[in-house]
Amino acid sequence: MVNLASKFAIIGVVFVGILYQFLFKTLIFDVLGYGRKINSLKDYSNVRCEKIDDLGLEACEDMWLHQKTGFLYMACSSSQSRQEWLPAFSIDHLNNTGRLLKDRVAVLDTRGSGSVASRLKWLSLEQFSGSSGDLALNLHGLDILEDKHTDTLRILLVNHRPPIDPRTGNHLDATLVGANSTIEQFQTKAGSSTMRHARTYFNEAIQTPNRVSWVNDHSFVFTNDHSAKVGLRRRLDLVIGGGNVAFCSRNSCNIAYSSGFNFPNGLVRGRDGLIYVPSTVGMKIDVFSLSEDHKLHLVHTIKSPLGLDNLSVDGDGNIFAAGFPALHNWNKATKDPFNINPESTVLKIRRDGKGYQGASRKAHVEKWNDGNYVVEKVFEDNNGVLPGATIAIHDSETGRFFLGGAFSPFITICETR
Ligand SMILES: *[C@@H]1O[C@H](CO)[C@@H](O)[C@H](O)[C@H]1NC(C)=O
Ligand SMILES: *[C@@H]1O[C@H](CO)[C@@H](O)[C@H](O)[C@H]1NC(C)=O
Ligand SMILES: CC(=O)N[C@H]1CO[C@H](CO)[C@@H](O)[C@@H]1O
Repeated sequence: MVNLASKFAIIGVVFVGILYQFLFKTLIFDVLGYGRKINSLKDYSNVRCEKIDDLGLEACEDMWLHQKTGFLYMACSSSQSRQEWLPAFSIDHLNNTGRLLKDRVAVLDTRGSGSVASRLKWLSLEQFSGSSGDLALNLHGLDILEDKHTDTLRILLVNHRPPIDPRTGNHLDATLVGANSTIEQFQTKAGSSTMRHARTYFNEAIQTPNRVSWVNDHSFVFTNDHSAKVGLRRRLDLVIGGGNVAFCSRNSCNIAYSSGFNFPNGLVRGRDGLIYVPSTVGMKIDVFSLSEDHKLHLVHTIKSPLGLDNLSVDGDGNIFAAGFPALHNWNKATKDPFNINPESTVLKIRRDGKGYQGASRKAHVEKWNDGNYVVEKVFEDNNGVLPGATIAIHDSETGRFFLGGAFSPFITICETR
């Protein structure tokens, strides 16, 4: 008996040791970023950035650029509201009476002339009543598809509705049941100042949606960033992983892939037709092909030097990612976004056929090459000029970058030429 107990004790010690080596060490130094050296924007002589902090462009968590016209679509909220209501984080913000009902989609004509204010529009909603008549959206991820034959843009928006008792119409306690998240489709035209509601996707597979990505004109994939809306299993996600990618077509949704994720979030469909899924805590991007049966097949995993977030594709087919070099500060900023400006990194991910070259760290050039893909640091900020970015969009025509942060009270525009 004693013998058996001591055997268990030894196994226990070894297990904790292994856990430290592989899990906590990664968690503390790599994922949370304690002790990482972070460059300043001053180190990048070609990059000039400007904060836009006086136009109400707050908490713009996700963005999409219309390559043809340069119209930038942004899913914005208010930094104050996000502190009460944003069901998407491990630090759950589930106070539905604290919502300010101000979430809106902004459109900026990025290639026009004149002041930024004169080029900004807020889309008003048509034919949308919100949740129990509140006329409100609760924004998070967005993706837009250009119709091939007309100038219609189809907007998909993740909408974290507050849960409502269908019989009484009263709000339910979201800390107990979670948000009633749906995905909304709206339609607009480039340059228009309205968007018309086309339909709501409400389905059992839509649990904790984060980012959506169209795959063709009637179907899309999206990430569920956690394995449950609330509860213990959700809290364990950080340690044992969880979440999935799901697929929806006109009339049905299904889970398309569900193993090996740890906080999968800002997925994107590459120019190559493959689906790129970043796992923030997993520090990787899984690359998938989508098959006819609406399932994903893993074709590659790109290791990331940082916890990554929402990806975007530019006009040349390069993928850009907003990274968190110091996630521990970013977490603090979610509670105090007006005073804490967390560090941001912009990374570029491209295909490369030149074979494995490993990591190189010369001065401010940092590059990681796994033989298939190169991950490259484009620029980085430790001085509060970038918005604790959750999205980085690159306009390959002008060289400009547009950065938004889920909690940040401003967006940032950077010139690189
Ligand atoms: C929820 O938000 C309301 C309105 O801002 C506030 O009065 C209330 O204290 C908040 N509740 C919690 C539990 O934080
Ligand atoms: C969730 O939203 C759907 C779509 O609007 C609605 O039919 C359903 O009653 C809502 N459920 C809850 C619990 O709020
Ligand atoms: C669509 C979107 O904005 N997704 C994620 C971007 O970054 C934050 C931080 O990880 C995620 O929580 C968002 O959900």
